[in-house]
Amino acid sequence: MRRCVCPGSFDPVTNGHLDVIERASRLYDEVTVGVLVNASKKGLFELDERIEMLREVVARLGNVQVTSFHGLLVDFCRERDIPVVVKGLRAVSDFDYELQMAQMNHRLSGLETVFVATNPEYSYLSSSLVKEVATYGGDVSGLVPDLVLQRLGGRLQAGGR
Ligand code: COD
Repeated sequence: MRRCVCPGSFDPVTNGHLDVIERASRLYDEVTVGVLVNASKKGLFELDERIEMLREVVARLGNVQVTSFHGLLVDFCRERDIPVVVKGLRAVSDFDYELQMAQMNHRLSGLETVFVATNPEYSYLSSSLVKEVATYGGDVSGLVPDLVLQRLGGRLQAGGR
């Protein structure tokens, strides 16, 4: 059984994330989407909401499961016997930090990182930009799944960040 993890904050999940998860699901038998529990960083969406939205949007992919993790990614992967991390690379600006993380994870436990080149349609897309644009009334349709679009509207009207 070939397993991999797609880790992230997913606050909220974007079509860029989804593209990477879908492609991982074609390359591996079992994909675990790991949502980082970051107690020191308050997101726009609570952890439970992020997981719920992810579960809904990956439901059609039969070999993808979604769960949270805290602490080191290498420990999470060791516990679940996952040898590979799949990440998307958007631009050169991602590369330095992603390379550092990949090398550190490899040093810590032998965890391998496989990079997939982002779909050019989403190469500029990040959760933070989506939140910023939506906050000021910009149109983010087509950049996030419809369900996220609806929740974003509701959340920002309700006075969230
Ligand atoms: N196109 C392609 N890929 C994308 C896009 C896009 N438009 N947007 C995001 N991605 C991919 C990237 O691979 C990105 O890494 C991943 O999705 C997650 O993105 P985010 O923004 O949701 O999540 P981040 O960057 O906050 O996640 C960072 C991690 C949680 C992966 C990292 O901090 C981590 O592993 N933390 C655990 C603690 C740990 O082990 N630290 C030591 C690391 S060496």
